Amino acid sequence: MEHRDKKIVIIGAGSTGRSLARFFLARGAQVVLSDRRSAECFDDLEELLSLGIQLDLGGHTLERFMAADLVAVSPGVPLDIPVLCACQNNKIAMLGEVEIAWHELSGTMIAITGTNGKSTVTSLIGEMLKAWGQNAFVGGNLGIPLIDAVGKDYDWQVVELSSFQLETIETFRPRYAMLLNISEDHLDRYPDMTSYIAAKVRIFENQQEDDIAILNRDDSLVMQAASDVCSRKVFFSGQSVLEEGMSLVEDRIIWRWNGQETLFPVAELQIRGRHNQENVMAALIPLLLEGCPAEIAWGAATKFTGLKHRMEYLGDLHGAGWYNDSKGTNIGSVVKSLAGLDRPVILIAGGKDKQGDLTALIEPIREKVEQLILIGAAAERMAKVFAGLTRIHRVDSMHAAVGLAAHYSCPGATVILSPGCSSFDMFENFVARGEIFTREFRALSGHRESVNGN
Ligand code: UMA
Ligand code: ADP
Repeated sequence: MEHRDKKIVIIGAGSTGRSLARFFLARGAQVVLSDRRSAECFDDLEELLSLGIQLDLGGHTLERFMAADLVAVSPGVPLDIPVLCACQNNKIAMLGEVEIAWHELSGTMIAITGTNGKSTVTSLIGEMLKAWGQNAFVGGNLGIPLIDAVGKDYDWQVVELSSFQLETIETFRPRYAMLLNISEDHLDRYPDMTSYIAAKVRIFENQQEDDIAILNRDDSLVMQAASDVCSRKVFFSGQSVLEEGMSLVEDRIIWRWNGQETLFPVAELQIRGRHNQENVMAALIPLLLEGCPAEIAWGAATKFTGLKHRMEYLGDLHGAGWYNDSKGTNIGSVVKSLAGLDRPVILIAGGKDKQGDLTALIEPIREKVEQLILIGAAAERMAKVFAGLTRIHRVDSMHAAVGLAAHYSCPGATVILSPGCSSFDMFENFVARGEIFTREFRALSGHRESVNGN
């Protein structure tokens, strides 16, 4: 695509918007960066202006958008806000960052979506490719926008994609497209589950018959959503033994392909939980299909100790083990995290309410949670739904939540921050929330380790 002298309006001045701005500036475009937040919220305005970026802050000025040759949309900006509806009505071209990047990239694209496990699988594939000596970009929703991969000559792009990012693709066609699982999420953005699933399944929409779709055989929503996919389907299953594909049988992962069978002992993995075994199974598939020696891919999987903010063990306090699961941002992920724990659990939950169905948590809370400490905007609804199941406390800061959890900590207990909600009501993002939780824990427990980012 030719961008020289084109008027580009970028909506959203977060990490995606800034990367897009650099990309378009480098190609000689006139760039406007528009954000609903006002100038006081930004501490690098001088720098942005010095680069030649024009700013449209404190709202989105319609005239700027109407004059654009292209509106580039950040994933966190819903397409139904008035200014973007006006663009649609006036036939102003709109593209998302993933689509814009796609036109500029060569190399093999491995795209990963699903409600949970995306970051873990994306990182696992990245580690496996690295162990195999490959030059790979690893990012997307995981943290580094895909547009940052442009111009770097990567042989592979491993990209985590959210439903938000998939809403704005047009021709994006990954060689490998993965749908890990589907459960309720983001119902604050989508009117219903059907719309959420429709966005997810777009990952397959431009694939051709010689591309590969990697699918969770055990997930009926995945199987239903992907029934019309035209690319070659390769399945993984933790429940049935597949004639072809990746299965989990007792303590072994079995890969069956082209009449050959390869076995991997799960006891060698350091990441815990059945869901993580499934993540490893999914991650192995593109590597093995691409001819990576099994021992190299598996070796990388066995060295992987997991990502920060996902069931991250912080240490003990008063005999209780403390875990940071700040990335547990939907109900399905909290259910999985609680499944791996024994009673008594002290659970810190709540945050920005995504309006999901909370009932899947009723039994796990009744069974395992002794104290439920609620924070954030969702606290009121959660307190109503979980009333009578356990002791419920409502607090207004992470500091108070950690103090209360420490008060109830006792030998054999587990304290876990697994919010089941996004963080945007109280924190910048899930990383900031996890870091503040970790810092509060360290302040109480006397640990001095530094707290790093994601
Ligand atoms: N904004 C507006 N107008 C609006 C809405 C938002 O101007 O109507 C502005 C906000 O004021 C803010 C900016 O948009 O300044 C933020 O843009 P963004 O929400 O697209 O965030 P980025 O910083 O660009 O980060 C995005 C992803 N965020 C979201 O999808 C919400 C990051 O995923 C991703 O790592 C990054 O791009 C790089 O690809 C985070 C996330 O929470 C981790 N993702 C969701 C999730 O995993 O559940 C989908
Ligand atoms: P995502 O990037 O999709 O949010 P992560 O890999 O960051 O997923 O994991 C977030 C949380 O989701 C984890 O803490 C865990 O509780 C849960 N989780 C991870 N993998 C799976 C899976 N395969 N199935 C269900 N839940 C999972």
